[in-house]
Amino acid sequence: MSDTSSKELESFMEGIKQRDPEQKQFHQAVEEIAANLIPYVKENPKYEDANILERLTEPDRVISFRVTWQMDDGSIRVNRGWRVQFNNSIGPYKGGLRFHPTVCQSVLKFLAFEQIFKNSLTGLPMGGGKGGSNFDPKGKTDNEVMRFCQSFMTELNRHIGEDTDIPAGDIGVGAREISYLFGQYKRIQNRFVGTITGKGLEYGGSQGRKEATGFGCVYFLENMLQHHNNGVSGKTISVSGSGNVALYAIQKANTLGGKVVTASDSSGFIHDPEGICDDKLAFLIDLKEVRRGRISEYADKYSSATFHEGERPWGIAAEIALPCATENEINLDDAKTLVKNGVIAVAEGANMPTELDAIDAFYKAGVYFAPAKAANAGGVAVSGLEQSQNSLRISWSRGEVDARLQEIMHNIHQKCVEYGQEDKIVNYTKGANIAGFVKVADAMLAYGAI
Ligand code: NDP
Ligand code: 2IT
Repeated sequence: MSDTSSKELESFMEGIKQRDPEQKQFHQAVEEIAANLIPYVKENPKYEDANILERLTEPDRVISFRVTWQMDDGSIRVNRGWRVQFNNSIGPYKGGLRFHPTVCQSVLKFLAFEQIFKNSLTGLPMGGGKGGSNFDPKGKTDNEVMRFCQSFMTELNRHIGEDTDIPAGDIGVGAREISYLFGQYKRIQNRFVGTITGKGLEYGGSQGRKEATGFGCVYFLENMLQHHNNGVSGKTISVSGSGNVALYAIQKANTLGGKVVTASDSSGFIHDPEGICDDKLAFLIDLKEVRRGRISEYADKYSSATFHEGERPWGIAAEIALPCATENEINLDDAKTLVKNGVIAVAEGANMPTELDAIDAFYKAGVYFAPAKAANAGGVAVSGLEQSQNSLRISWSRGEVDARLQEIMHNIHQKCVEYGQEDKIVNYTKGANIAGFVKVADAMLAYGAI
């Protein structure tokens, strides 16, 4: 970046920080994108004249509400719920709901902001939104989760709709929560429409949605490696997380001949040098999706594995790293360790898992780096396909959905190359940011000053 551009970035970020001084995660997400967009906007004055960057970084609206619900013991709890409707220039707001104690406005604004560009990259007509609550489903009974979800949806339902805003899952919101949320939505509205995605297959869900983010991430990774005359087959892979994204990234990595040696949850990570083969993965899926157990049980069951309490997996040597847990889980030291141990590619299954200086360290070391908004777009892409199937009142086969997902991930990779090719390397971050931006910005220009 030139000196002028870095000064402009600094002054742009000052404005953002002044407006919302506490929103650190949001600042981080904006800074990553603005670093690429400011020079691009300079080269394309039509965007600068329309003040697009400032307009894009202010959400259309942030809805905040109280969620009162009852524990099994009769006590009454209060949580806060939000929906950030960030930008609907190219389609209705679309993005997940997160239930986790760390959820706050800053986290949801960063996620909704990223979602604008991610959704644009899919090529489907979806705007950017995100929501959730500081409610923690961990340790709650099914009935407590149900009452929370019903109360949450009793307020949220009036702000969403199949052509307005379509939520889905994210951290802490999986099949169980989506079912409770959709059931309550349908009951209040007395309409059966696809206002939520990630639904069960019995009631309007799409084949392949559960697997889509993890599979899509590995499809993107394979595209990126093939572009550099390489591939997943035979590679040692470290994965973080053991939730929806991580489990199916492991599954697809196995299918493509990779060997995944780590998985984690918030209590620590397991290292299995023999690899989490499909049999062991079946155990892990049951442990996490059905029994809601802790990852240490994997090491209790398999003597080939060790459990490392309170640690992240990045100290384990691997050629590929797939961060699939949460934001800021790879810092500069982790990045240096991964590079020292021979990592050649990183693909972000989670949203913003890599800190800004760690991203720089990867690029400087020549690591192929697939940023979240490109690499994990498969989940929302299949959500978009679920919406289409709901509107058409049909359902596509698993093979058909998977073929579309593969094509979408391939096209996203191509767009990253088109906009991110530099002298010697493809800067996938720049490619994804600019390719995602152009479509949204052009729609905003067309609408005039709104
Ligand atoms: P899940 O709730 O299914 O799983 C999250 C996993 O990450 C769990 O293993 C969890 O451990 C771990 N985790 C969560 N927070 C922390 C933390 N603060 N520190 C350490 N570990 C943590 O969520 P998903 O798999 O759906 O989401 C994972 C990431 O992928 C998120 O960044 C999400 O935004 C992103 N994403 C999800 C998509 C989807 O379709 N679901 C689509 C695109 C991106 P524990 O159970 O102990 O909390
Ligand atoms: O971050 C994400 O893209 C998601 N949590 C999925 C959003 C969706 O609408 O499927």
